[in-house]
Amino acid sequence: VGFHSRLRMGEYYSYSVLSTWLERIAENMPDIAKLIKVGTTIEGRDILGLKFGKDTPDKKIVVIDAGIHAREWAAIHTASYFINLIVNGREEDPQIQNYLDNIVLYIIPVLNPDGYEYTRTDKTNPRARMWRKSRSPKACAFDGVRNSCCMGVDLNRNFDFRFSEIGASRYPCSEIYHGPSAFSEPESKAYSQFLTSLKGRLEAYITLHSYSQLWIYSYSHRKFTYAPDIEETRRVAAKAVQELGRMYGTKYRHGTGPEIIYAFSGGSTDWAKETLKIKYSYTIELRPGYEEWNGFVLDKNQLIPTAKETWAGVTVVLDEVTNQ
Ligand code: ING
Ligand code: ZN
Repeated sequence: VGFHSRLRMGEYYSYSVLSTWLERIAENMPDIAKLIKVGTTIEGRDILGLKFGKDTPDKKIVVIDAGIHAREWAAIHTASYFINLIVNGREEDPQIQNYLDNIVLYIIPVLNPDGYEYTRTDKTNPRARMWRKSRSPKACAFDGVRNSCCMGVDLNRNFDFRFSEIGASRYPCSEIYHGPSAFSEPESKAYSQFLTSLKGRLEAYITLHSYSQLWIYSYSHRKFTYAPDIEETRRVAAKAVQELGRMYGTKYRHGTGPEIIYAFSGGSTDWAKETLKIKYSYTIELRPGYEEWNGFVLDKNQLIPTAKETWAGVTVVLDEVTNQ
């Protein structure tokens, strides 16, 4: 077991350290983990993940991702913590062993590595830490005053579900710029193709964001518009937030976007729910609560508790998939 095959949790790491870590895990533990490459970013980085569990055609698949938004570092840490838990905690934890035996679990900790690396350059540019979008080249639009040109697309507005309808912007300088067309961006396009390749066996899809302590399900583009299996979706979400809260008392709310925060379209979970007909499709907004002013910068001492309680919630979904 060489350098970088173990990472101390509770820290933030560069994408290159995380990538090397994923590669080492796959090299050292070929019977539990395989390295997967989802695609390549606009700046040429590989979007890497791990596939856990022996793949047989009868097994249900669960996909967990994070880091579609660059500044949401706690989400990236949480996905990394899940990987660490599976790799280093499986021998003591029969529940994890059970998952490895009975389902196939993909974890992609950083969907937007270009954006993530940009947020890590904040020593030279203090505003960079708050970057949300990808790093696609400048696009321009007349905003009523002038022709404004900016970099980046909000990848969680670029999916082909009710593209550009609500909670998204057609101006490239907006934080929620949806891009020129659905799946115009290499990251969202590659990821949609990856998820589509799992269609039929993909039973749960969970995307980790921060922050506001919310457990969100479909559909989020319009109030009182629900996806199939809404009763089951709600039941499992309610149970998940209850289990999550049991650990440290963290309070989460669950509901569709417009029920609990705001309406938006072009996001990955609504697209996956609708197009791939998956049963459980959740967007989770981690700590801190929405009343916090700048929750994207989460104190390091909250990273492990945040990841632990989130795992407690996520296991509710994994148990549903494993036991059905
Ligand atoms: N929130 C997500 C976003 O893409 C979201 C998900 C949107 C939830 C709208 C609810 C309503 O905006 C963050 N923080 O990125
Ligand atoms: Zn986000």
